[in-house]
Amino acid sequence: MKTILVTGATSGFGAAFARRFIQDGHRVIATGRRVERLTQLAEELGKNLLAAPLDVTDAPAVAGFVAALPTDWQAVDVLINNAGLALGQGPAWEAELADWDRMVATNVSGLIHMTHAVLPAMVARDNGLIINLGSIAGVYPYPGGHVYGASKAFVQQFSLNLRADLVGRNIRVTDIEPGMVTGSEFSQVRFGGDSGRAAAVYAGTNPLTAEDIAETAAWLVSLPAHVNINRIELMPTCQANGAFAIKRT
Ligand code: NDP
Ligand code: 8X3
Repeated sequence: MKTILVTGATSGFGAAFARRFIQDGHRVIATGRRVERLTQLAEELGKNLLAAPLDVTDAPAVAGFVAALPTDWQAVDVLINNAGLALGQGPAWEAELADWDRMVATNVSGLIHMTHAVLPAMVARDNGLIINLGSIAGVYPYPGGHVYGASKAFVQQFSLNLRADLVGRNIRVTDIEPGMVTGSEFSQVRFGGDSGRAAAVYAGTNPLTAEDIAETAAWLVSLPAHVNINRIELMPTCQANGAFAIKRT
């Protein structure tokens, strides 16, 4: 039984991680900002789930949260840095600066706050696995991806750089980089609650599901301790990387 700390467990991938890991016999510390969702998750998943509100953008709150975990939940075996969001998909010159700031605060700063709070104890115990949620957007640019894609490129490079420091230690780091996935609020959030626009993203496709991502994470957790998967890039078969954009006159 492992103790697995999941950020952004109030919807989408995070809730799927919580359900999958409890089902697999692990204990889950489920965090997010929406308290009512955490309460529902705790009622659904029982005593092996510790649900607690946490905003990853708040560095002192993150440090205090990890330091104040109940004694028997202190040894975090797996950290899943999942909390994240995209805001908008218009051209860069029309973007709101506040949206860019919030994506950086959540996807970049939030992820490093969590890692900074959890990693030292992993190193002290010489045991751990950090799973970061990157994206194909961090690898392949697309119109309207701008700061979201750049934030996920940070996640990839930070993950690889952590491994450079951790070489020889019993601590693994993996960046999961999914393409199109349903079963989450990602597009709802991206398009400011516009359900029609969010639904249009997946119209006529057979995308990956949040459970597919949970399956991927469960596989990572199940691997022998000496096996580090650096990156996993996964897409549904209805999606592929296309050609460079060329503007012709
Ligand atoms: P959701 O919008 O369903 O989930 C995002 C989660 O992040 C929510 O639980 C939300 O909880 C949490 N969150 C947002 N801001 C904060 C914050 N400041 N502090 C703590 N928690 C926060 O989206 P997904 O499940 O799809 O996304 C999960 C991750 O996967 C993200 O990092 C996303 O970028 C990435 N991803 C998603 C893809 C997709 O197609 N869906 C593809 C590739 C990557 P709350 O609002 O309660 O705080
Ligand atoms: C989410 C996938 O392609 O919408 O990270 O950026 S994409």
